Amino acid sequence: MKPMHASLALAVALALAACSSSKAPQTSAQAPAKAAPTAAEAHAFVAQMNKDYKAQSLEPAAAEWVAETYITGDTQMLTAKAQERYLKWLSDEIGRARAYENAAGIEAADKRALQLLKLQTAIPAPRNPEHLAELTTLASRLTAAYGAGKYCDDPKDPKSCKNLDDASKILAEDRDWNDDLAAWRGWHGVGRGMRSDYVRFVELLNEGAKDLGYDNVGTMWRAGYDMSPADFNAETDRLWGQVKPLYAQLQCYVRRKLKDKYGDKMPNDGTIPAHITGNMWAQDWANIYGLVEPYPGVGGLDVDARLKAERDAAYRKLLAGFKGKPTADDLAALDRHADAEQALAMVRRAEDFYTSIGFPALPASFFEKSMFLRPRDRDALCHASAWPMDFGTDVRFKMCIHPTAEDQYTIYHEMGHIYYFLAYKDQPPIFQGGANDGFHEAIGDTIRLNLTPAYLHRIGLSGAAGEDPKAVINAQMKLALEKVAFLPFGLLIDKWRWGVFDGSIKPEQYNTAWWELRRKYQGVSAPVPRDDAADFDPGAKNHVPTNVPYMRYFLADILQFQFQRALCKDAGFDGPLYQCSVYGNKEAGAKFWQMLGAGASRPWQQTLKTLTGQDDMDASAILDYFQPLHAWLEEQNKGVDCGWSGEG
Ligand code: X8Z
Ligand code: ZN
Repeated sequence: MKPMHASLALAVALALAACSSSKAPQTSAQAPAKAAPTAAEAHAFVAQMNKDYKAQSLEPAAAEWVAETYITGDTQMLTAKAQERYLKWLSDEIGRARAYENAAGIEAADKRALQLLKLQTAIPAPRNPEHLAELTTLASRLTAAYGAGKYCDDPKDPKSCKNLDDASKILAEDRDWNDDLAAWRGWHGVGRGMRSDYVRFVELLNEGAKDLGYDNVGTMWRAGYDMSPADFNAETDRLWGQVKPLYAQLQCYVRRKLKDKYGDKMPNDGTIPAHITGNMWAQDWANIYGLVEPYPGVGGLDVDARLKAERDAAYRKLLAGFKGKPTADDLAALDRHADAEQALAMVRRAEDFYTSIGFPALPASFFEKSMFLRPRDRDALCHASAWPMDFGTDVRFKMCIHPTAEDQYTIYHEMGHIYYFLAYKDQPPIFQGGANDGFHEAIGDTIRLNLTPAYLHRIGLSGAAGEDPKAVINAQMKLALEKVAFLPFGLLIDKWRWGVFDGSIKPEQYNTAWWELRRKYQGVSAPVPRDDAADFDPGAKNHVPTNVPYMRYFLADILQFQFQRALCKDAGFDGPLYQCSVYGNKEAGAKFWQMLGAGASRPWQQTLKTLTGQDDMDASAILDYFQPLHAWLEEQNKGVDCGWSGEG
């Protein structure tokens, strides 16, 4: 089914609103030459399809869960086989469904269900059985290569080897140019080994997409937005045009602060070297807040320090309760126990927000079956994900939680997925998806926007918020380093993939084109020259080897502010949007739950309208939200030659 956000991304992968466009893809599969089916026959077909879809999805979901939480050659083989069977069933079912699409008088819901069926995977199956088997093998191998990825500072010393958590911690906490460079370079080496597999993977994906009647797999990915793929493309550019001026101001200011710190090491073309942004992909810059803080020390939003203190307190308490003199093994066990307690506390903290607005408590099985910590005895894909295992209440997290603000916010994000699954679980299986995939990504992030300085203070995660306008600018800066910095990154990953899929970016240009887009949209550059014949830097980002479409996160970054504006209105809040928290507000919660409950059963435009009164995605809410910071940045950057314009 849909191991949502899972690698093979069965699912919600394309979370899909059906293409309401009349240009439904054509296939070469012929409809049987018999009398056109009636609406009643189409209805019966859809009912059976829903049952079969659910039954067919259980095994690949379970196989993928095990493959990602316990990476071995065996689990890779098992998940590849389960995917192969599922994708074969899916493409056969799509073929059978074609006969019913144009049944006279077909009910709108049935027509939508038939259209959605075509979008239930990000991996379209080639009809050639050998190619299908090769495709699913490559998919599981690429996922495993990323999940098990490591690099060694000294190839002869296994103790010097680091995984993504280790490298990310260096980038997050260490501001030394060379230390960060070593971590960035080391992890990007992991992409190299994927290059040839990815080239073949793309060929096979395109073969599958063509067999389903699409030009290429990028067109298929863009078919899930209740508009034509070309219109969707234009829509993403329109939204980027709305937010680009805000991003450009932030980029210019942050770059200047980095120049103050790193001096002549900085390139002089106006870009920011990727490795000094506090994040492996330069997609979230919150970790370098200390370097760019507008008014040093004002407002003090130190969530990281408080979470670490909580974790240390848990450890000390366990140690105090230990009877006798602990051995080294005992201490290691206590350490692990403290990590587990802290991770659980962070999950419960997020659940508390959702229940405060009237959402149900999470099922006990969620806590029993989820993975909250990196396993010590095996490789696992730690990238956070949320899983709907059975179209019912078996919902899970897979995450390697650390006591950091970033992970705490990611927990709120993942929980948004979990509550979406639970809210739409009574929909027919084929409608169990986001209104579009951007909605799915935006739910938890909307809740995260409610963690205002005042709320964080109230739950003990930060000092007093204060009314000082300087504290407002500081808080806005911190959030902008997450939300505004992310915008061009969210956009460019699939700009790159769409080009790879339509052939305008050829294999020998994969890496160069990647950095051209990074420079153009983000104003970010590679810190050291890349070897474009060998390096494959896109492979160092989870969603490329795991084949999860990415434009959803760009949409979510915009939608979450629209959602928040609507929830705050429902809650009767009339101050500036950045001060609103709907914690405890059952009316706002009920309206949100109602939206989630609709799942993918109707075009997303209708669902959006019900919540917000608007039927298009619109960046005015994120712009309103950051208005104070935007004005402040313009003032700071006045007369400054930023060096990077994003036009190149
Ligand atoms: O992949 C995720 C989530 C799982 S859906 C943790 N995100 C993107 C990323 O990490 O690249 C959330 C923000 C963007
Ligand atoms: Zn997500």
